[in-house]
Amino acid sequence: MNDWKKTSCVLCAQNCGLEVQVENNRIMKVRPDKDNPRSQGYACRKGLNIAYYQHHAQRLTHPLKKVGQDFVPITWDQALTEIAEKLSTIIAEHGPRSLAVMGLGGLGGHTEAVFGLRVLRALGSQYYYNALAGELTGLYWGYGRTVGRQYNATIPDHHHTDMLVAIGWNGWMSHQIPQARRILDQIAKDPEKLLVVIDPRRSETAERADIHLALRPGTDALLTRAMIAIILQEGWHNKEYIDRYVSQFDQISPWFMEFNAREACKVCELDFDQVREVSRLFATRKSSLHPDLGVLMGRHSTLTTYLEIILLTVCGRLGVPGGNVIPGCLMPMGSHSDERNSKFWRTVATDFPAIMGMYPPNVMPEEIRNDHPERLRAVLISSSNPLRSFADTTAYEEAFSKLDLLVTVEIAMSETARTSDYVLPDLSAYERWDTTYFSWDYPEIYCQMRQPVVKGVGEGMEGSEIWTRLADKLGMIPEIPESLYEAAEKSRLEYGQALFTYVKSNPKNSAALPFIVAKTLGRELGSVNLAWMWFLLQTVPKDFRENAARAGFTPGPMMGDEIFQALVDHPEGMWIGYVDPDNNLANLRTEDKRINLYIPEVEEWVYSITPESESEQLQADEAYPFILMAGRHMDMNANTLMRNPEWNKGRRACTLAMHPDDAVRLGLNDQQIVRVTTEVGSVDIELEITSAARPGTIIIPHGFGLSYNDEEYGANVNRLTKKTHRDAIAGTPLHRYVRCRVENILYE
Ligand SMILES: Nc1nc2c(c(=O)[nH]1)N[C@H]1C(S)=C(S)[C@@H](COP(=O)(O)OP(=O)(O)OC[C@H]3O[C@@H](n4cnc5c(=O)[nH]c(N)nc54)[C@H](O)[C@@H]3O)O[C@H]1N2
Ligand SMILES: Nc1nc2c(c(=O)[nH]1)N[C@H]1C(S)=C(S)[C@@H](COP(=O)(O)OP(=O)(O)OC[C@H]3O[C@@H](n4cnc5c(=O)[nH]c(N)nc54)[C@H](O)[C@@H]3O)O[C@H]1N2
Ligand code: SF4
Ligand SMILES: [Mo]
Repeated sequence: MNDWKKTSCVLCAQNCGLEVQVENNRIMKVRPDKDNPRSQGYACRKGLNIAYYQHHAQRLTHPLKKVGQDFVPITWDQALTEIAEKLSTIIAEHGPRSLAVMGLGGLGGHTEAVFGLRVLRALGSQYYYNALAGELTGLYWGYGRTVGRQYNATIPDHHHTDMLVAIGWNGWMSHQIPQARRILDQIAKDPEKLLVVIDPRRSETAERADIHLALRPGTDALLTRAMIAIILQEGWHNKEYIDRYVSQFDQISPWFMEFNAREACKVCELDFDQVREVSRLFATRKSSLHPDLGVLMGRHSTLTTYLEIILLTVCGRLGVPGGNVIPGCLMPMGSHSDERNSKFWRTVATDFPAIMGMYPPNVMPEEIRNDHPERLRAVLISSSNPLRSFADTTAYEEAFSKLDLLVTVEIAMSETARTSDYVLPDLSAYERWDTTYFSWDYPEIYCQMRQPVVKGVGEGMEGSEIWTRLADKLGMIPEIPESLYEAAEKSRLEYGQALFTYVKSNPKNSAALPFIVAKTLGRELGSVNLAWMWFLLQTVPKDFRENAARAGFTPGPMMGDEIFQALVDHPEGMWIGYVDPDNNLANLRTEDKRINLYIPEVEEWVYSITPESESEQLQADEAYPFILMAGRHMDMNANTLMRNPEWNKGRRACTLAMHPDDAVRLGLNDQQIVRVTTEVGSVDIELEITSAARPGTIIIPHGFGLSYNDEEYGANVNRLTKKTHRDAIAGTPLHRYVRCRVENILYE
């Protein structure tokens, strides 16, 4: 008997295919799924431990209400009625800007986001905070300006590239591309290909690289400006490509023509000749670039990623095979919200715009604690744990205590749930139908409609169902004609026709469509998420249909239903489309349909990145002589998704990594407890002496300091990070460059 059920890992955005065996509603065995077309039998240690995500002592079973210091179980009806009443009162008194929604989705399922956002919008608010605005929005902003749409950020075409440059990306541990270790190994071992890693330390990826540029932490903007300067000054740029696809080149080239790259390399602590050679190779090969948190969470974050777009463009590497390409998708990860358009709100206290429709978690504490009449007073959270995940835990705790209403939709009694007024139990990723919209494949478009493999514990409901019921309590759902319910019972074809007729005669109700689909087809299919997938596939744009036709689906009105049925029949996941690899630049959405290289707002910022000024700013601070990399991706962490410390039993999971030279200088021993202090806080943590850290820098992983069975495991690195240490444009945290000191303490 084949009792292996197909599913996927929900611990990172690769969602590797897995097969599980279930006994008595528990996941007992897990193995990688060879049938999954994207992961092809690949999985890492974390995926093989997903039973720890699913089964643990802190799973929620009932809606809970905070009464005094305790939680009492209440019915769904009471919980949603009270939340709806409180929300209505707060908004009536203080206006819609007093409400924010945070999270929605995470790494294992995105369907609830449609529903949570509908509730937020119907209440009149735009304030959607999300972890992506704590990492990627600076990059999205740069692409928004240069290629015309924030969601058209590029990925390296890693199958066809012959030179992959990883800048601030430790793919060996963090993945971020499908089958990361296999791909990195292939590139590193192929004599025709080059793997270049730009990382201050000898990361696991750097160990395998053909070339490792071990730059000084925080100097990526300077290095990138230097590389572009070398290329333009040497005349290695791709003039034909620039003539054909680029505008405003003449406005940006003066930024580099007089720039002293040799002096810059000194400040970056790199050999000029080696940087010159890497620049030459980049300009002349089928090169591509993978930036990640090392730069996204580094000094000058948004500026560095903009300079990288310039580097790719002047070398003719954007939108071409083997270069950086715009992937296709079923649904973009966010919306294009150009802050120059005044219809998009800015935050009231800190004046930050939304990027990709998302506001940065770093500013939320200030948005709650201020005197503005429209300050935030109510926050609804799902699939996020700000009290461990976002900068400045202490500031968050103080701010959350000032809220009139905090609601958390969770599967676990997280630190954030514990602080909330109401906690609502979601079904876990293994108990519900769901999909993710991560579009990091090329030219294929991947989709898996993950099927439930275990039954829900207690009274949990799909997040999308929770938002729908809340919408109902808030009076957002119009009366639904009986004919729609009846059509749903008959067939999808009849339902589709009935829905079409309904929308045509009730156009003003179209904003409530997700809820209408949830209550009709969702009821029939036993899952709102599944019903939404069907609906989404009926409404996909023309571009997607063309991509799906390339994957063999039949063009015409039944295409959406055909893909839906295929997804249900293929629980292992499938390719649902192929983009046209010869026409990637057709995705340009700028007015002149060219890459617009000049962003005036950052011109001054570019000019400020000089060897002299950087050298001065990088000087050591006597009070805080070390640079802390506040976050690290290892085999032993998965953001805050794995709460039971048992899964790392016998391993040194949460330690402070320090180079042997520094440890000798400070007279510290491996395994002793040390105290790390920054401007905002201190933590005590076990020392690990290792050459994985660069001299002068220390590393603490994120995702620890979680309390389990009344004990806290590991250190919460966000006690050390300051909310205002953030990017000027995107508000993203600068977690890879936190000044700190390390002290030897006597420990009782
Ligand atoms: N194991 C594991 N994997 C994960 C996750 C997890 O929690 N655990 N989380 C997932 C998520 S949500 C994300 S966003 C990704 C992140 O994935 P990555 O961005 O790859 O994660 P980091 O470990 O931060 O790796 C960045 C690298 O940047 C380097 N770096 C630090 N400072 C600088 C600098 O100034 N310049 C340069 N050039 N490099 C620098 C670091 O030394 C490190 O090797 O990982 C995903 N994968
Ligand atoms: N200092 C520092 N902080 C960091 C980082 C760093 O490098 N340094 N990395 C940052 C990055 S890249 C990211 S992406 C963020 C991630 O931070 P968050 O947005 O907080 O996401 P997670 O930690 O993945 O998960 C949050 C919560 O989702 C809950 N959850 C799991 N499954 C479900 C479900 O099915 N439904 C619901 N409703 N809830 C569920 C989990 O129990 C957990 O409490 O952390 C960031 N925090
Ligand atoms: S954590 Fe590992 S197994 Fe899970 S999706 Fe990521 S790479 Fe795959
Ligand atoms: Mo992330």
